[in-house]
Amino acid sequence: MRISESAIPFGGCFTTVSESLSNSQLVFVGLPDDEQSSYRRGCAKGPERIRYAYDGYCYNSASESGIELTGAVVDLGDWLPQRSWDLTAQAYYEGAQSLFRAGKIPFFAGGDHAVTIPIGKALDVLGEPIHVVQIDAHSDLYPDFDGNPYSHACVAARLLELKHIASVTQIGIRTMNWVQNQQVKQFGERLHVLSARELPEQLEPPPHLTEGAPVYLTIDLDGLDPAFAPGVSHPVPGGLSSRQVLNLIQRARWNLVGMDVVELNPEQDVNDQTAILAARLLHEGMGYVVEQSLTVNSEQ
Ligand SMILES: [Mn+2]
Repeated sequence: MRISESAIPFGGCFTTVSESLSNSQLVFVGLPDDEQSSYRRGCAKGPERIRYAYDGYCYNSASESGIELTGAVVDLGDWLPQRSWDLTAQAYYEGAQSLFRAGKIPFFAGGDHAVTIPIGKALDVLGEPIHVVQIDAHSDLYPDFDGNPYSHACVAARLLELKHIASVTQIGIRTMNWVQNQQVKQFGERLHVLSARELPEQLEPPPHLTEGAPVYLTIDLDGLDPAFAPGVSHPVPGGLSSRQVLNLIQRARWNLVGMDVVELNPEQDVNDQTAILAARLLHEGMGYVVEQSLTVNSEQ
């Protein structure tokens, strides 16, 4: 798809590296890799669509709660896939580590969900146990998928093997099978599975994630219902609404250390509906971080 040269990416939230890399805490990075997708390819084109479908001519840079993000986010561009997944994962791991070390709060756009494996690994540099909240139709708990331990169907299993991941809380799950249920038993109390059919209309932040808990949020767009997010590789009916997920982000009282939105497949999308939703979720996450920092500063 052609992108207008005059497009204003991401609702006008982006600035350039030269202007403020040193003092902007919010950074955006595209991870255009779909090598680990088990079925359809296409997610590699996600980051570019997320940038430009959410155009500054159509959307302004304020979050729903009124946090103004004009020029507040540094777009670091895309971290391109390497010759092999091992090399790509290593590059994502090292890149994310350097951002966390520098005190940045990164917002990643996938790519398929496998990109979250090296990013989750990089959370170790924060030096404290990190909780992962995963919005998803799939629990991604397979020990391996068709012999591949780095498949996008194995993300949560790989994260739960990391000592610095305190817990994984999955919201919107509706594709559990026998193998994955066995894994639920194995991972015990560190894994919380909230299935879609049990969720209330108003999602509340899970009670075990107390105020100020360090949380990395990973949103697989197929966690939302295909009515809201048709542009995914694995649509599963019966999912969350845009409103439910936006409210969850806004009502959380976590310390958000980073966030990704993955599995946008532009080839399956309808009028950029899912790309715009992906950008909106990232935008609200950015607004949430700024709002939290303002609250903390005003309390001091
Ligand atoms: Mn999924």
